[in-house]
Amino acid sequence: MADKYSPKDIEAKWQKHWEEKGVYKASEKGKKFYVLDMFPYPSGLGLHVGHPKGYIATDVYSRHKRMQGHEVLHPMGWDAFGLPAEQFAIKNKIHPKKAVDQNVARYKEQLSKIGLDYDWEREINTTDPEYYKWTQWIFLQLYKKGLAYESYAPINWCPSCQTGLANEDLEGGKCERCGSEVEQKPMRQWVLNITAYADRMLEDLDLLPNWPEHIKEMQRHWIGRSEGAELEFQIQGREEKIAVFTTRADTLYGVTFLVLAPEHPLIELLKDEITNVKDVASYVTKAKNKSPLERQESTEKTGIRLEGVTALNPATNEEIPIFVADYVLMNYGKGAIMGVPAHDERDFEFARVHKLPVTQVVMPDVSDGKNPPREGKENTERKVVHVIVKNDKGEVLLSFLKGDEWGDNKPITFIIGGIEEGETPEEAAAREILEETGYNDVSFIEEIPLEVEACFFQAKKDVNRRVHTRTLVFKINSASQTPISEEEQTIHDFKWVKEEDVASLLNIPDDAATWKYHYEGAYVCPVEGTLINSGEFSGLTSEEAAAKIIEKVGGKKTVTYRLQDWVFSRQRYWGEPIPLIHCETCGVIPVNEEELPVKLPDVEHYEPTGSGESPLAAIEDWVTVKCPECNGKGRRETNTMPQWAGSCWYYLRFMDPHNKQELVSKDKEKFWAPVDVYVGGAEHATRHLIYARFWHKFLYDIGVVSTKEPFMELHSVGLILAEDGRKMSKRFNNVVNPDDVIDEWGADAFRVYEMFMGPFKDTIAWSTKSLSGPRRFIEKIWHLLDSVEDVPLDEETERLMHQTIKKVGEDITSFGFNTAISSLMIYANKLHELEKVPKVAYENLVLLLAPFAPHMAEELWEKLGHTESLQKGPWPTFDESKLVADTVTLIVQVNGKKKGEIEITRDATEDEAVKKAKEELEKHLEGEVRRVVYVPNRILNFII
Ligand code: ANZ
Ligand code: ZN
Repeated sequence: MADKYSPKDIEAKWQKHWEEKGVYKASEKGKKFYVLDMFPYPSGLGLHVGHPKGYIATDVYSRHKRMQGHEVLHPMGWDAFGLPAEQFAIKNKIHPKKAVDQNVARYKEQLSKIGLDYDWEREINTTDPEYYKWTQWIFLQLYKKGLAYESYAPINWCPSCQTGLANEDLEGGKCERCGSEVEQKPMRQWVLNITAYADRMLEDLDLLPNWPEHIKEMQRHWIGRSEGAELEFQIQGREEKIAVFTTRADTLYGVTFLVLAPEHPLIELLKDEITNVKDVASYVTKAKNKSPLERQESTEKTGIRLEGVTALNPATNEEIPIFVADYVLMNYGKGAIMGVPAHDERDFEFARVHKLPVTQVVMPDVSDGKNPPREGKENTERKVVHVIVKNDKGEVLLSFLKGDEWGDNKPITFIIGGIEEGETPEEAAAREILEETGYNDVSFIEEIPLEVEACFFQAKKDVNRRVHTRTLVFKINSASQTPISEEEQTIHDFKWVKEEDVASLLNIPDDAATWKYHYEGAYVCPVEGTLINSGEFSGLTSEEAAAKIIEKVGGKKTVTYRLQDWVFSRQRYWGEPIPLIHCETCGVIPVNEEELPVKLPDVEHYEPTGSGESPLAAIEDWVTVKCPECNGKGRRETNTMPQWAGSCWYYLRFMDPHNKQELVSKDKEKFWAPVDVYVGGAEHATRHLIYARFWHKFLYDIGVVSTKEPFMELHSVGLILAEDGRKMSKRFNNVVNPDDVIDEWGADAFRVYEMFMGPFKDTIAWSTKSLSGPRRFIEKIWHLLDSVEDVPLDEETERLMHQTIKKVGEDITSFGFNTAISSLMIYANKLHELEKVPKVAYENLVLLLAPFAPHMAEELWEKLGHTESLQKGPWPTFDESKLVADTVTLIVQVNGKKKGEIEITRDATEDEAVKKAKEELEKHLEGEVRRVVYVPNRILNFII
């Protein structure tokens, strides 16, 4: 007999029991499974109900695995270094170490109440010297392999957080923490050569089929690999050359200007020759104060010409102007570009503002695929003119083709004709106008500087055509017309159409493209194609031409990344000290590995100095050391590591958290690696998940780990918003504390609610009153115990039982927790309808419920007479043959017309079928049945 359901008692009882029995302790034997949460930064505010969603999911997942007989590693720890912790401490006038300890204690207490199955013996804390000893050790290995270097380049500086930042610490060009506009500040810093691993990080994304595609795509974009070439432009009359990075070497003949980034060193070097040096200097100053993002995304293309200097196009020797403009960034490619306004949108904008020529050198194929070339037809090529004929009423003459061969797709075009041998495009155009329209008083206005290609099937001539189109604009001077031939009259009608209506009528792609260029002044030519206006390279495809042009001008193929090397030093107190020593005679010397950890000095004042120096610099007796090489006077490096350092490798430490000799022992790493399932916020896609993959690959190279990738399967957890639909935040006063929810409803109901809210990865608003549903659901299961008896299973219940076992297991595995719970609800309802609940059906319900509501399940399991905890199973198994019903749906017809359906046992006899049909579909079967046609399992037809 079940007593009243009292979660408080049950939950405390089982939490204590599990802890005493150490049921979550993982050891290196059996079939391993490693489930990991992105470990939290323990903030001073404690957990709100949004935080545990991911933890409950991994808890459900790992309990399921454990019940299936896996040896499960599911650890938890604290990512406690970094700015938030330091700022919290400064604000509350408490030492960060103390603050972290307090916050951790609070977090642990909150997590424990939820009944999470963490192996707390493996708890780690990134601020523990025993932990960061190994973070420092990894840094030293990076340093020794030349992957950590000192740099003085300008970096992002947050004036409010008073520290340098990596690009990953920015959001929309602003400090991700405090929202301040960052400055570019030149300062000494340590940088990790993450770009050396860029290619491998890209390639190995293919080893991760169980990562969400969009996260992989974000990583690809963040890494931003770009294949191109470095080309050099001689500065007229000087030794120096300007090197540019371009992905479109095929467009070299279309370069009409060069642009240097404002920070480009050549500007300083050329200052004696630049005649407007003052104006240039003032532009440069202004540009340097803008954020990189602002510079890239601004639509207004500002810039200034360097008067008095020019460069030479290496292909043509043509003289071209040089500009400085802030849309060119110093830290991408070579910090200088070749401007090709016909083929690059930003250059097009720039050319428009600065009135620079636009020269098309690549002809795009504008075919729209509506009438593609056909296989087996002759391929022909033709040069054609399209003529835009205008009058002085703002109208354009369009040709409407009439022929039946066009079907429903009759072309509406400008006037079109072939260019004959020996004709100029202009002559061809005038001739076509006369032949087709009769207008004989016309004049040439201009050619549209956009030549295009199109490939299609020419029905009338039964050949495939590739046309090279030039488009000319003419106007009629008078309405004077010569009569046109009868044959021409059958081909098309001509109509004058208002200019604003032309775009909507034209229905062939070449005219659409050129008209857009002509009428809207729109930039239309970013794609590769066939070269024109490019000397010996005209006629080649972009790809062929690029290779040949690079060779001709002595350029070289290169790869550039959007990813930048990782700015790895922070001018703050609360981080891992960088274990290096600066010696006056020996330079930079690593601390001896035996002397790690380099502990943070325990001091009272750790506020930032604001000078760009870490507060550690002021602690003389910490800073002053002997040089490990020469024993002379040395000073410790005073910068600390960024917040992301500790989380780069913590998943490894969980495998072997107390090892004093190594970061992780080879055996334990071999046993546990890689992490099988990893769960956390999508916001880490391009931060933690990039950094950790980088360190992992490095550790692989130096033999510390045996797998190429750290995390095999990844799930991002959707946010839980507050009831008001906003982010849960102290600022909005809308935070819900899990402690209160658990007090009122119990941890099991809380867990079921969070998993039932909706698809795991969706963002969903919290609703406290909705907890009553999950609570009723589990309470119903609780009381079902009273109806349990040793009775046999009926077929229908048995089938649903097997279906539910299958569905719940599959759904947990694919993170479909909400649908797993719905199927449990259906199953529980079914049992509820029975007068006597068969024990086996109920026991399976309890087992399936166990990952979600472990306290209640454990209690019920005990009440059912089991003496062993259900934590290690058994997870129920299903019988494939019992999943489907042994019935079929039979269509019942009268005189061949469907009247209904009946459910009947498979391969039923005709008599059985007729009997059932008569019972269920009586009213359709009035009248005398003359004959019955029966197709077993399909149709029963009464002929009446
Ligand atoms: C000429 C050209 C012609 C370009 C053309 C593009 C299209 P992704 O693909 O993002 O790597 N670029 C090079 N360095 C730059 C810098 N420091 N700041 C701003 N822009 C820079 O882009 C490569 C292209 O971005 C390069 O190829 C260059 O413009 C520009 F039809 O060169 B291109
Ligand atoms: Zn900041």
